[in-house]
Amino acid sequence: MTSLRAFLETLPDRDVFRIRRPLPLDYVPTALVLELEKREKHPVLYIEQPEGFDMPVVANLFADRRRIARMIGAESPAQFNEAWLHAEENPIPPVVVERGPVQEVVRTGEEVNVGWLPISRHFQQDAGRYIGSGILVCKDPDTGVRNLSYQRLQMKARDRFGASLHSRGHIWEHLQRAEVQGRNLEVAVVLGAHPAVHLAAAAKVAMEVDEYDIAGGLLGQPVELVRCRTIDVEVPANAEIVLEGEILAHTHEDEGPFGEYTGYATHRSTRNVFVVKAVTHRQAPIFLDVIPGYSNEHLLLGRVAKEAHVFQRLKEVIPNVRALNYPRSGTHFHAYLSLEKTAEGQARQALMLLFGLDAYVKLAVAVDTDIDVFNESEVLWAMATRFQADQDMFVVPKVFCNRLDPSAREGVAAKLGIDATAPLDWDVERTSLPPEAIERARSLLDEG
Ligand SMILES: Cc1cc2nc3c(=O)[nH]c(=O)nc-3n(C[C@H](O)[C@H](O)[C@H](O)COP(=O)(O)O)c2cc1C
Ligand SMILES: [Mn+2]
Repeated sequence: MTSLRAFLETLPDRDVFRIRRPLPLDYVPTALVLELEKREKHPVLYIEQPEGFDMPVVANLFADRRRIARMIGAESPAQFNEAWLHAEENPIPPVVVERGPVQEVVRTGEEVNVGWLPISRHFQQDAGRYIGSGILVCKDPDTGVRNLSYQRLQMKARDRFGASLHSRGHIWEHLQRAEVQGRNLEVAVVLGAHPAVHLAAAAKVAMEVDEYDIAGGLLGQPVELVRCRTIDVEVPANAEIVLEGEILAHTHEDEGPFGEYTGYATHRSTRNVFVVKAVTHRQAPIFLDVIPGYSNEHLLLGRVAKEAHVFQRLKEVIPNVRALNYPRSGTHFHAYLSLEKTAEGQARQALMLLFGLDAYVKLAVAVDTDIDVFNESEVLWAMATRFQADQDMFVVPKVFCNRLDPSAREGVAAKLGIDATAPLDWDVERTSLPPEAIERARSLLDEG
């Protein structure tokens, strides 16, 4: 039951936007998602007939926090953090089984042709058609520890993709080690696994940790794996599609530009090459796309695990920190935190800790607990009424940062901390309403 299709079946109809007529894959799915976001709607897109292809496309799966919570059996977004940390502390290793649906159809050698996959063109600036949802599974050539992570794949030919390992993540390290041994790096690209596997693949855990163990912890049961047919890598038995192949050692070709989560197209690329040796899939597979760029789903997928992790570290040092949000408007660069202040200066301590914990953050705002950090206009209201720029902020220049920030210079950026908490001895009173009046208003509106 731990499959993408089984999870999709649990979704209520109102959570799925089905397009039954033929739909072009060039730009239209991205446009649909971005227009829906303007209307504050985040349904799953189910494109039954992508024009020119014989396979349905599912997108926008990770665009909604409530849905993401459900992927790991949490009741609400607030409970997600708890469930996530529980899984990190209680990982469950996968089991290898003899056969699985993902190998119902196996194509190797001359039969490999990825042109059959309904891969979208997402932005006008993109160099071509890109897979953004592929989980790259590989093994450390020295230790054998497995790794799962996302790397974009630009379709180049029937068995060839361009790839960028620009995050310098574990796969990049694995490739360095393979190159030292004079070997290519074997990689399986998993397309469409249970969403918990996708969430685990997006998490940054230690290099010694197999992300499948985290996925098992999230699911409360081991992920079932099958051995690939042409490489020494294991993939989820219930996945939709798998590309088996190798990232070539010491080989570079042009790749990009690509529309990134910052909202800008970037030329940054390690210009690697992935060659496909086999394609395996279910009968009648579903193609899972992740709309890249400045989309809710790309941002949330990259962030939810980090939020849980950073929030926990903050609370370990400052237990009265109550909530943390990385707002959509700040891509990954802004963060809002609330705290139950008990001493002056605590907000600054929390802000400095946050900057230390997450190099991406360059603007952080601390507010009191009457402010909902998930409601951006409340945060701005707190700044408007509780913050004075000459006293309540600090700047730390030239700190290591994320290189995709187009305003950063040579890998460093300034950090701006804003303390928008009220002083402890404040005698200003917020306007309020009796709870009964609010209750009355709510029930009137709910009836209507
Ligand atoms: C949807 C999505 C796409 C991503 N694309 C890339 C990419 O093209 N290149 C890259 O280096 N990192 C990319 N990342 C970031 C890494 O996949 C991510 O940091 C991952 O957690 C790294 O895993 P690791 O800690 O095992 O190295 C992407 C992340 C997400 C969520
Ligand atoms: Mn890893």
